Amino acid sequence: MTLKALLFDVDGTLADTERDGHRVAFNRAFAEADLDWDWTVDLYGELLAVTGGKERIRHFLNLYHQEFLKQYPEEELTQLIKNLHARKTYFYTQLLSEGAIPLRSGIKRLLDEARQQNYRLAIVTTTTPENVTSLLENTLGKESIEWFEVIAAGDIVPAKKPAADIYTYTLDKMDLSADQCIAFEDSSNGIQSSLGANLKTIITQNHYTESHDFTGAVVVLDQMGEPNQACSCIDGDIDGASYVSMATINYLHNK
Ligand code: XBP
Ligand code: MG
Repeated sequence: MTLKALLFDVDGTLADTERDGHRVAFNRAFAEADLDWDWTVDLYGELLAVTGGKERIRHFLNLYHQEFLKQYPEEELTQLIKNLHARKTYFYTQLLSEGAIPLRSGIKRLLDEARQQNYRLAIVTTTTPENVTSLLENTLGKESIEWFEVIAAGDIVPAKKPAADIYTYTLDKMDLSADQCIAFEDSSNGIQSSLGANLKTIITQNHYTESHDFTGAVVVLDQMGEPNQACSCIDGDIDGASYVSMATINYLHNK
């Protein structure tokens, strides 16, 4: 089947957003609300097991602050988490607008090449829509939002990754079958989601995900790489290339 579209995860894949972006923004929201919760780099790695910021706050409370949970009736707690998360989104997008988070190696080059060759593009993520548009605007320019035919994000589907729902939603919207597409992910939750939708998946792992299980990935890389910056294959091969190009992606799609 001919490759028609590239489906990109955002956090960890387009950019290393978690440690110096999302994590910092959560901590700023907690401090502003006079909560003495501090998500260290290590603790945050553990909390990443749950996708979605609101879901992650609740997961943290379940693990470490049962007494806090018990203070509030369910409805009040939901609202409290929602408010905290809205402030977190504010602080996160503020960090992006300061240029705190660059794209990962090879991403801009690959998007340019894909667009030149008329591949269709989509974003498939559990993060809040505002975070996606802010990242794109601040790294690739305002017009880049239009490069993506679908931006599937956040609460658009009730079950976030590792559920396959966000990928099946995107395939439906684009009227494409899984074998006409390839997915780009960085985490175990991400690949469970893409494989659940029967998508071939390229993994670029990062600091937080290097110990994850990527069984089923078509290749596992440390980065996409650039002509002057070779990537390493952790699992699988890229046909002898030193970085990922559209030719590499077609090679992987045909495997
Ligand atoms: C991304 C996430 C998100 C972000 C926070 O996972 O897990 O929860 O960390 O985003 P993936 P929000 O890369 O698998 O999509 O706070 O906006 O939910
Ligand atoms: Mg990710």
